[in-house]
Amino acid sequence: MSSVKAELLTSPAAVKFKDSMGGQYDEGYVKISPPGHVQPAGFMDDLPKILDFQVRPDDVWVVTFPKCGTTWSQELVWLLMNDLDFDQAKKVPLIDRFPFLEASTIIPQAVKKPPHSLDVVGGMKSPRLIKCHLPVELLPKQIWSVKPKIIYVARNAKDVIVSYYYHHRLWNECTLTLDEFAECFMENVVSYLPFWDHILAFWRLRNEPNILFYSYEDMKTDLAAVVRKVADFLERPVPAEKLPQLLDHLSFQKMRDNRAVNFEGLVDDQRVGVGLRPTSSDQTFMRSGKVGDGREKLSPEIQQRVDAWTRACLEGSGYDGPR
Ligand code: PPS
Repeated sequence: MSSVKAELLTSPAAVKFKDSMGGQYDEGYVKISPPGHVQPAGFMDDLPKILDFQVRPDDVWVVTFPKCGTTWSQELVWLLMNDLDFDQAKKVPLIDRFPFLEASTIIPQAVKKPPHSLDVVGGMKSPRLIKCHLPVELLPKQIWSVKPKIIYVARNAKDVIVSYYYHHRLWNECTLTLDEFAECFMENVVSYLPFWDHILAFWRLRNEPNILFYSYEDMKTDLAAVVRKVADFLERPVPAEKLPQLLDHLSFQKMRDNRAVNFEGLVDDQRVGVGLRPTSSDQTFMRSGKVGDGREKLSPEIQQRVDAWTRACLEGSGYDGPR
């Protein structure tokens, strides 16, 4: 921890992004080095606890950059680990079944209330299912010696930019335009960036026996194949006769209408907590659920810039990125 440094971001893009968040992160954002990872300044208070968090060998972690298919994969993993208990999956909110490790460290100060998410996960019965968006360098140190199962999900940059933009509009009423947000994304002034470093670090680890790496695009192309891969990895085979019900439960339409996974309620709690009006009907967590939104929604000029930036970030890595 002594070697980790946090530097307040003060570039014009950083100030523009902070100011677009309606005062919810007035303390600003910091770049944490190594690895140059961005978070709201308040995150630093909890980083020592995160790094020293006790990992268990039978944990199952879903780790992603935000908006890459986390919730979709969590629901799949929870069902596989709980004998396909569809009734419970529809009743109990996913956040309670499969908590988000650093949730309390990143939500706006105005809506922070106990219990702290680190304590919630620390107090869970095994086997714990844990969601986390942190990069390799800031995961609990024990993860590399205890080696629990880790599922990492990647997604193409353009669709993530669009999805993350609408995420910031949904939860925080971010006032930037989509193209302005894309610029802030490529300039690494938004939480959890830099994007490609996050994905590449796990792509390099993809052949470790305790790590499974796939993409949102893989799930869209052949969900049944991903289900089989995850089931094999977790050693929780799906009986053939149950597969259709599982695929149906995991469909975009069913997840969009399932209050236990679509964050209805939680979003409005946060919005009202920071003084925003509740969501309008066109603002939903389960938003578009497709591949190619970036090509439809980003301006041609920004798309060219994202393509050039992606090529530069991936150059020499041997990875072309999810598509
Ligand atoms: S978060 O906030 O980081 O946990 O978000 P995350 O769950 O990673 O990503 C949210 C995006 O995943 C889409 N989603 C799905 N797509 C297809 N099918 C299913 N079942 C599904 N469930 C979630 C969700 O709509 C978000 O993508 P966008 O592009 O915004 O629609």
